[in-house]
Amino acid sequence: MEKKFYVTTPIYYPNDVPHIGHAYTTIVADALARWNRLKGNKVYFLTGTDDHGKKIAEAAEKVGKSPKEFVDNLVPKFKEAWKKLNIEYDRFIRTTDKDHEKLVKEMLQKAYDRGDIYLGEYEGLYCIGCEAYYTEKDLVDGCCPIHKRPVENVKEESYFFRLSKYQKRLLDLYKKNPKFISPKNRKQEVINRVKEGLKDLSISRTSFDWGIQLPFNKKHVCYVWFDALFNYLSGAGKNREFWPADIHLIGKDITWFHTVYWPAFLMSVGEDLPKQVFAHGWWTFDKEKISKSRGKVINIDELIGITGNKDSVRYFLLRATPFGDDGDFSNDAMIIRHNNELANKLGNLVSRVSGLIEKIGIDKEKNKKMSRLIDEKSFNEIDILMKNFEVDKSLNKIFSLIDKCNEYVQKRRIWETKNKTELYAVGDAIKKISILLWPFIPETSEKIARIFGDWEFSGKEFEIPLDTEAKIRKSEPLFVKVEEEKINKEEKIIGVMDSKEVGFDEWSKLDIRVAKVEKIEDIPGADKLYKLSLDVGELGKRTICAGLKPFYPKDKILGRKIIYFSNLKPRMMKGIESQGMLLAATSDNHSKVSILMPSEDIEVGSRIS
Ligand code: ME8
Repeated sequence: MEKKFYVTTPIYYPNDVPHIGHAYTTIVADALARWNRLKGNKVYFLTGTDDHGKKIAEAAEKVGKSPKEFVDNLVPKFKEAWKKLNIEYDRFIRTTDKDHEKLVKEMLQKAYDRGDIYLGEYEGLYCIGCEAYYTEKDLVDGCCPIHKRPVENVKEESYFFRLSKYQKRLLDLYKKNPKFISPKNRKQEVINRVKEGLKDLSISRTSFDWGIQLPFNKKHVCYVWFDALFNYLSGAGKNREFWPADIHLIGKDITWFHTVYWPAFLMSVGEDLPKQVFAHGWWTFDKEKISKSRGKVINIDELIGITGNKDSVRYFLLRATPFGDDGDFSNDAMIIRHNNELANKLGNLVSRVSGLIEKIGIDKEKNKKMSRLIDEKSFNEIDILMKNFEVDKSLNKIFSLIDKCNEYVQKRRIWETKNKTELYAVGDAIKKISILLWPFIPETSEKIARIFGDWEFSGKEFEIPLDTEAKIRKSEPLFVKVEEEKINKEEKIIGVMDSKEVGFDEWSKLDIRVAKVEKIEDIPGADKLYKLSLDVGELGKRTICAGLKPFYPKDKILGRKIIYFSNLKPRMMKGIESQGMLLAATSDNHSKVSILMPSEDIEVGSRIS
């Protein structure tokens, strides 16, 4: 039966061009939308921009433009970026769209008529960056906890929304629908804060006019979050046919607004609630915050330019970090995955098999068993992962199927045996792989389809075997490798890489020693890193930062001996100079880490050779 699937991204502030963080949420939404389209569901995917508010008005003023002119210039940059990344949304909504403004006014009036909006005076600490008020308690050194800049003390006549009234109903909601706030680890924080009590929320301003006027008092414009959140309802298709949303994808920065304000607003106006809000983690760039002032912004053209392939961007962002967790972006990490996974594994499989088929031909009939290298089970397994938003694990699974095909060609020595049935089996598996990959890297999948005989992308097509009559020719490489020289040595050693031959000369350049962990400390502001102080015998004392916190309590490392790479180029991490690395094993999806520890009787400073 056809099911509806309505997915949304936040509507982004068009005060600058989009960057990697905006791309991330939007790419995940696109992958989910495409996966559901594959399954034949009735999909609706909404994204857009949050045009109003003081932040936009100020940015416009700085460049001498009216707010409308300013956003009208930037909105196309978002649309272009999404096109470049093959993101296929159903509607791009702007809060300046007439139908949205009309709906917000209706909702304001409704909440007002129900007695949920009243006039008062607001005095508070306001962050323009967040378009939100904070309490003293929320501030860090007197500054906004997110933007780290001073908040303003603002006093103005304001209308208030009776948020306090909804405390119990919100707590009931979280209890009744345990998945409403996902992933699990973000839920408790919200629940605790709601339990502490909710203050009524100021929802209008008189100090600027770039916003939607309140229908019951034209002097006031609507607070940006009341305006913005209702985009999900005004943009829900014709007659709002797709509401309620199946999933609101957001970054963890705006969890509170989506899991507290938004359901309370909807309860007030008597609309259904969205089924789920998923707040994913935060990307840093070279371990630093993405921030214009520090030059750490990476826009979409630059991102695509690193490998020259848009699917590499989608692939890296979707696979490199478990969805929900924070991630760090670096050019090297992306190039390594592009070269080793996309070019070496997928690209080689496709060009090798298409070349063999051109030379040898295929034969379906002789051995039916062979044509099941991949079956429906794989589709269903990935479907379960995708229902849980485990996009990274889905790609892991698909790549294990690619490995299986490469191993099959290798083991059966098909290039020697010229076995047409076996070759057919791999060709058929490639068709299935292309369908499974389509939500993630659609352009590549479509290229594969053109090489092997053209097919639609649907779950039904997954069950149709490869056409034996198709004219198959050896393909051009799907991915052009990026020169390895461009990769910094250190990353190579950390190795998201596959094993590769290394000359003795290269190996012997490393100075690897036994070291003892003398001290282990947390690093303020770092979720994953510990600072370790090491004794390395004749080399003296050293400090390193290591991402072990999620995997080891301190007492499991303190006083133990480890294997230490002593002559790597030092690198600054969270303001600390990390003088090398320790040796640990990491599972493919980074969910497990195991430090290699030598026996206690070996002396510190001993060389590993
Ligand atoms: O908050 N890592 O807009 P915004 C991961 N207009 N995701 C990131 C990111 C990063 N470093 N930086 C941005 C707003 N994002 C409001 C939303 S919704 C009704 C109104 C993504 O332009 C992530 O999805 O500040 C985050 O929640 C969003 O961009 C914030 O975009």
